Amino acid sequence: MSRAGGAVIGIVVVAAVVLTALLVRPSLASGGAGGGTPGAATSGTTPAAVTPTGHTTEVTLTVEGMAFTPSTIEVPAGDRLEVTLDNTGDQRHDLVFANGAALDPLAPGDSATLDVGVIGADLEGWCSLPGHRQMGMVVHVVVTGGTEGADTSDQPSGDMAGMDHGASATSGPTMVELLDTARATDPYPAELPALPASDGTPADHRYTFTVTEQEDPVTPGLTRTVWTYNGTSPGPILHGRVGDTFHITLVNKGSMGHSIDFHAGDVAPDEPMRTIEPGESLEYVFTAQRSGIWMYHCSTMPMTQHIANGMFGAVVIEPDGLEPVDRSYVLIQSELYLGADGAVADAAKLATMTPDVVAFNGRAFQYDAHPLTARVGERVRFWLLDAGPNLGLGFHVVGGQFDTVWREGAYSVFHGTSTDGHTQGVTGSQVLTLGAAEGGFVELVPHEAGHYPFVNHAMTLGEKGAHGVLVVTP
Ligand SMILES: [Cu+2]
Repeated sequence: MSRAGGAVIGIVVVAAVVLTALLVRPSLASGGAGGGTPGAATSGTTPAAVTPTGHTTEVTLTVEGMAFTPSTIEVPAGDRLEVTLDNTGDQRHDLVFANGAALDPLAPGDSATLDVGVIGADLEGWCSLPGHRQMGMVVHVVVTGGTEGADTSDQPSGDMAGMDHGASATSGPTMVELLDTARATDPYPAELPALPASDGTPADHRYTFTVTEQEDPVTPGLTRTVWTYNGTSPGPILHGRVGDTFHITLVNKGSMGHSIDFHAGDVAPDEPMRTIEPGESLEYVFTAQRSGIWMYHCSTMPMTQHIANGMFGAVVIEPDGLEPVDRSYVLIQSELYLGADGAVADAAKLATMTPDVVAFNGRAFQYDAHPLTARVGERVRFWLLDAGPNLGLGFHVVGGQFDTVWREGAYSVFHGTSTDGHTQGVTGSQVLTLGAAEGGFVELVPHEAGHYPFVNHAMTLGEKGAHGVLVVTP
């Protein structure tokens, strides 16, 4: 129950934590698009075909993390709109509208009112400080009554209609949108499944991996098609010892050919890794000869598509004598290349290796919405795998230092001692860097209670979702 309690506490504070941790440094520049005349109301262009009502709609916006609340303002056609911005956030924000109305940046705790002018058509506003709009600081003014909609009636109703609400496949989802979906969905369990009890002889592990294809939410307004092993992406995390044998029955209930490739095995690929058609199955048996956190993935061409659509997972084979720790978590990084709503990965984005979203265990920011937990003084081990398909992981825990790092078969530091035979005294590590398909683990012992964000320190990838929080309680 203490862990559940910690998670609840974490959820309460998580918005502040994630946003604080993710933000670019507050801009010291007060210029930019928001630096116009304070309170200037209009661009001088009178909205066409709207008769002023003589009435004023007054709305107060507050700041929650990196979002305006409310994010949508309804205004009767012809009303004048007055917006009061209460900066309840923890850094400076401004507010500009597409019609030119603009407020200068406000310090935290400050408040100001802006005359946005007479509203005749839908209008977007945003914070113009660097990166803030892209992170979700947008407010939509929606006209009610009157003849709104006339300004969009000349657009074709097909293709891109409806794609201008912030989550378009071209601009990528915002952090706020991704976090909304992370909060609304159950997190992938990050705890390493327990080892089966051992009688000292190698164990047999038997699994059925059933391939399915389904839709999965990315944001409240966008889903993608995922291809999975047993319904989740990543697929099941397997855990065993050197010498254990794994018997996998692969069943293809998808709509196209799929396969599986276990890096943890050492076998001729011809038969076990072959692609099977829908309705077929195959047996894949391997004995784990070497320790590591090994990737598995679909190896049907094009592998970029099959991996990016979710067909990957990890097999953790413990080094002999690995010491037990208080917490063992598994984080698998992967990239999402978003297409249209409901579509599979976008081939052009894959070709240029430009993902929209980067995730730990399949969903961006899910461990911000549902933090991982530990207690002060506990030893926490993060098993890490970079499933890619393309980009790297520089795993860092904000506020923490790793006293133990193991990567692809070797320790570089063990309990604060370098393994090189030359470095004297206590040392440690700040990051574990992994390329595509590489794996390892890090350990740290947090000495103070608090909120420790864990990130891909390639910050663009971290801000695209490879980010979470470890909540440490006394
Ligand atoms: Cu596949």
